[in-house]
Amino acid sequence: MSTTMLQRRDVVGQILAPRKRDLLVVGGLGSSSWDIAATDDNHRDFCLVGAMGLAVPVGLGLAEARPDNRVLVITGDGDMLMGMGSLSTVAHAGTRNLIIVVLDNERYGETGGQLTHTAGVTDLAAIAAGSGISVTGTVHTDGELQNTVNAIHEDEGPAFYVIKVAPELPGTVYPPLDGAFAKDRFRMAVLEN
Ligand SMILES: Cc1ncc(C[n+]2csc(CCOP(=O)(O)OP(=O)(O)O)c2C)c(N)n1
Ligand SMILES: [Mg+2]
Repeated sequence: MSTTMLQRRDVVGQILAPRKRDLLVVGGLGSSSWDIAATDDNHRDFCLVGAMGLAVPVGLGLAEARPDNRVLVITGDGDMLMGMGSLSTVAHAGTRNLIIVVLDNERYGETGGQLTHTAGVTDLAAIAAGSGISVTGTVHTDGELQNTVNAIHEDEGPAFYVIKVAPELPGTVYPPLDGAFAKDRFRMAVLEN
């Protein structure tokens, strides 16, 4: 089944290929950050390590603090399920420069592939819509992905996209694991803008 499913590393590569200089990326813990690090070692990426549930809160704060940047959060379904309350805050804030992408493998990939609730009845895009985020979508195919990539880089936020991806994890590529170094490097890159 997964041979026809989108492959997460290809997806992240396609999403980040057309990035412009003003784009700041926040990676959720685990496999999303590995995909981002495997794509590029860009100083305008800030990847969380171990901080489950915090990708959207960090992205929201960053987007509010840097209104002239576009902020893209790329995270996992497990992280999003833990940080779901933040979607209401995003909706209420109406943060126009914030885009959220969930790579939904329906699993806690990094910790061994235990099924998450998105493998059952839980629909994260519906939860985002119910939280008040008006632009939401779920992507299953490469064609749908192309349209979504354009929207991620061009359209106004807040927007929330679930991208269903295959359960297989590609190799681990770590982002910077030294928190002080990662924070300083990112901060300097942001302030260069
Ligand atoms: C509060 C907390 N609970 C548990 C963990 C252990 N943990 C690390 S990664 C992860 C799974 C993350 O799943 P998901 O966000 O879906 O990422 P992916 O499937 O892409 O690896 C878990 C449970 C943690 N880091 N913090
Ligand atoms: Mg997952």
